[in-house]
Amino acid sequence: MIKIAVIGCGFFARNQLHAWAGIEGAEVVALCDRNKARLKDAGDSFGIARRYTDAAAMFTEGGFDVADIATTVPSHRALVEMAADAGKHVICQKPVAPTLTDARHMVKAVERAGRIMMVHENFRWQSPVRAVINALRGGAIGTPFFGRISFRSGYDVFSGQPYLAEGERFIIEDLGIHILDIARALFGDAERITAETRRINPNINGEDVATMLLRHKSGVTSVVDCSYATKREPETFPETLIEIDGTEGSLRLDAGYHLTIQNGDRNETLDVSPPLLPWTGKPWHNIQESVAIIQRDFIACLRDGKQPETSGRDNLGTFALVEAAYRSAAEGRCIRPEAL
Ligand code: NAD
Ligand code: 89V
Repeated sequence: MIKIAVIGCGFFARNQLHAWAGIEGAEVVALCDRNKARLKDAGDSFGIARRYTDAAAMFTEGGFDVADIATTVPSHRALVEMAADAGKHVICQKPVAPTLTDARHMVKAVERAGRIMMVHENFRWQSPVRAVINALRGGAIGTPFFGRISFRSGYDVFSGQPYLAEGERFIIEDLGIHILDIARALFGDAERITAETRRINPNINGEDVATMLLRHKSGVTSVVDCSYATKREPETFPETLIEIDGTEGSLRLDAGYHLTIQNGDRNETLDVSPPLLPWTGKPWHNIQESVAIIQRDFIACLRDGKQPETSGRDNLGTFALVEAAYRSAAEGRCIRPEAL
């Protein structure tokens, strides 16, 4: 049995706790949150007796293999380094760190400890997105040359996650990071990126619209566009819409989780809707299901001694794109993420 300690019992951790409860061979044995009420609520709801308000005390007592860090970004570096010092495997929520320098230190710390680090970058594991990845990797439309990955919504994300309205940065750091990661999963690393940002909602501090143009090393050109200022019906939160052109055909993941693949005489539309699990609810079920999928994959990786797809090291590539996008928007020029 792989024993897990979850740090952070807030808004999103409940999904992680539900998911762990359904994964064979994994068990949450300890919980930590600085907020006593949240700690009690999560501990009581999921029947977890070992509870800590201080992560250092939890690491000192030990008795677990994996630290699953579900706190917000300011605490990530200290907690990941604590986990590495204690010789634990680590899962860290996105965004992995406040800066690329912090992220690099964190990845090195876990590698030095000889342990596995995964960033909880779950959007590429959403079942509709995975259907696109599998179709593309399986050669369904030949070699891709163009892609658009789009997330546009007017959904109120601020009521559940008030901190999203407070930061100087918003949509690229919180949501664009997922969509850029999907672009990497589909087309590989990017050699350059250009970004334009806007703030439409006057009640938040950061940008809520971002339009990014990427040139991938594979030769693919992709457009990654994100908005939380888009008022439209039907509201598609939290769907990522995708279109890809390839040398032999094209594919589209349209609203309502319809995947259309065209190649010569083949023209089929598949329903790739994520299933509703007993603990998930619309419209979040798409994201919630992917939490269970990525956590299950992490356990399989630990068993097989493999690096997860979204390892700490891999995620440096996604995080560099986030940093490059902000710099591009600020300086009005194209940025090479590898130069950061
Ligand atoms: P939240 O504020 O609701 O919860 C965070 C919890 O962590 C709080 O209860 C807080 O008391 C606790 N905490 C903070 N620092 C701590 C520390 N040093 N020690 C112990 N406890 C500490 O935040 P949230 O909305 O649950 O977001 C948590 C993370 O999950 C963020 O990084 C966010 O970006 C990410 N998130 C990911 C997804 C996804 O799909 N992958 C979706 C939503 C949120
Ligand atoms: O998935 C996330 O990271 C969330 C949200 C969907 C609201 O952007 O913060």
